[in-house]
Amino acid sequence: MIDSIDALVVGAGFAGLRALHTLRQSGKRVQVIEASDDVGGVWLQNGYPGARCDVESYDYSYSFSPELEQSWRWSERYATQPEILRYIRHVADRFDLRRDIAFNTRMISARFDEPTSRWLVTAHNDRQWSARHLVLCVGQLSTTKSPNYPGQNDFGGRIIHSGEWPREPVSFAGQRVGIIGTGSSGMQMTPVIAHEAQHVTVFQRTPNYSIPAANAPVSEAEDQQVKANYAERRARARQSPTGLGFIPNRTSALQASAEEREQVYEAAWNRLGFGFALAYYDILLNQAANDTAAEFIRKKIRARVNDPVVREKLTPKGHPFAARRPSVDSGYFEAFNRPNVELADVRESPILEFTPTGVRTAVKHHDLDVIIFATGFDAFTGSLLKPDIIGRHGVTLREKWAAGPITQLGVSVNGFPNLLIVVGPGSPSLLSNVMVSIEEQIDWLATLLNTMDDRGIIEYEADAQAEIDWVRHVNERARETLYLATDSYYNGAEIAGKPRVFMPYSGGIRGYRRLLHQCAESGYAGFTLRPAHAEVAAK
Ligand code: N01
Repeated sequence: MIDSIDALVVGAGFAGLRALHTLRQSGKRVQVIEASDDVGGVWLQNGYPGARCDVESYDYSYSFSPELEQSWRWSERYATQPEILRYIRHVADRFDLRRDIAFNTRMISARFDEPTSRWLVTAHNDRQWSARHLVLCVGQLSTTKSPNYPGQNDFGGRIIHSGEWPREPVSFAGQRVGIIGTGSSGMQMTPVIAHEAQHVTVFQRTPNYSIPAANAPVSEAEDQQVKANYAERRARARQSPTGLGFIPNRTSALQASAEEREQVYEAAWNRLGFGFALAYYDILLNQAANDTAAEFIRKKIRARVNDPVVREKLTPKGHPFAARRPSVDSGYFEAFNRPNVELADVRESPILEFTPTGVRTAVKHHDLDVIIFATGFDAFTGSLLKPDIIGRHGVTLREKWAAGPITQLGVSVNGFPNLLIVVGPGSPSLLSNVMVSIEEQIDWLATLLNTMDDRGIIEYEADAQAEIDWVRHVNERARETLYLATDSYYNGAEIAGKPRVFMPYSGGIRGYRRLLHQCAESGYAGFTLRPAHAEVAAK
């Protein structure tokens, strides 16, 4: 039997739950399907030691319910993964979301049926739904990426990917642990595992910039102060470029004197986390300005590491600060001062093979019991391109995006009517506080669907020209920045053979929101809205 519903939402992470709640509130029959057995998305999968959010808890949470905001009590400035998961589960229960979520149900295909303007969605267990709207909330960092070394299958110990962390506790007591990868995941887990394991070897390819988290328990006074002014805090976040509430310093880093710069950087270093990148407005726009920030961070890293050789290897060079995603760490560099932590520089001495007892590099064999792949994800498009999503004329999304993702406003694709992608490529997504992006896009969708109902419209579709114009705009904005100066998962460099295009929108949340609102106010310029009898209703 095929269930007929208004909207099918794929994924029960932060985005999927918000979509379910919001569309349900506007009277839609909604079904969520989720491949896993619980809510949480990436926060369910990334349970590695030390996993925590590097956006402040009060900002990395839903804003749609003042009662929820007031009743939830965050314990730390930067919440741990277990606390975030508790929050997501609380939201699911509080708003009675689970009854419309089919767990252990993976979408394998979605086909747009042109005569009825509906999506026919099929799951791996053969369940099917016919939905007017398809809402993809599948995550930008949810398809893991693992290396493939000679001998990998012969390793006699355990291999775990950071993004597919087992639910049951993993004990490292007495274990020799190898961590491959030094992005946010590797940097977060290293100091925590080092406390428990007998020995940790960190295999580093590219040293990463990182700012200390300045994490702290949230005091009663701070909690009350935030809750008394929550609406203002949310408004500030929405009006800021990154959705984090930081307003960039309007001064150029190059106009400030060396002493002033030192003071500004020191203050940002001690408290702002990611906000460090906005200590001056041109840090991400101008190489010379960026050099001043990068040099400050290098100096700080050098001061945190005792061994001069290790210190130099850990110091990021050769790419601008924040052009690749920097980390916000809690004791990563200091971990290398411990006698049981070793750095293996695989750029200098590559991994040659896995053996039954460990990893052999060009210089030595590392005896290991556990190997952790903190090697990242097929970012932005990985999970969108796994299922067969088939639009008009039988064209798949994979075919449409063969040369890289193309969207109108980062949410919609020509040839794929009634399909919304939440925090996907072409939107601020991973360059923003994704919570703000998620809520903006879902509210925009809810308004669109209400407008469609009011006007007897059954189909919305991005215009082909609008899509071309949007991708051009995304590229223009990226060219104003330093993002293109290096390889990163922002531009597809993390996977060999992936199209090399810059995927997120770097124009900022504030400007992006304005464009979404203008689009709605104009009657959805850049989209074609079609009524039941197929004649074009509005442009
Ligand atoms: O993954 P990454 P991540 N041999 O892609 C290395 C979010 N996040 O899981 O740079 C050796 O950043 C690779 O080296 P290189 C956040 O957005 C958020 O750490 O390719 N090394 C790199 O060092 C983050 O940016 C939180 O040279 C190999 C690392 O693996 C994103 O998730 C917490 C290799 C991968 O780094 C991804 O972070 C954690 C190989 N074969 C993560 N292949 C929050 O706090 C790859 N590497 C919210």
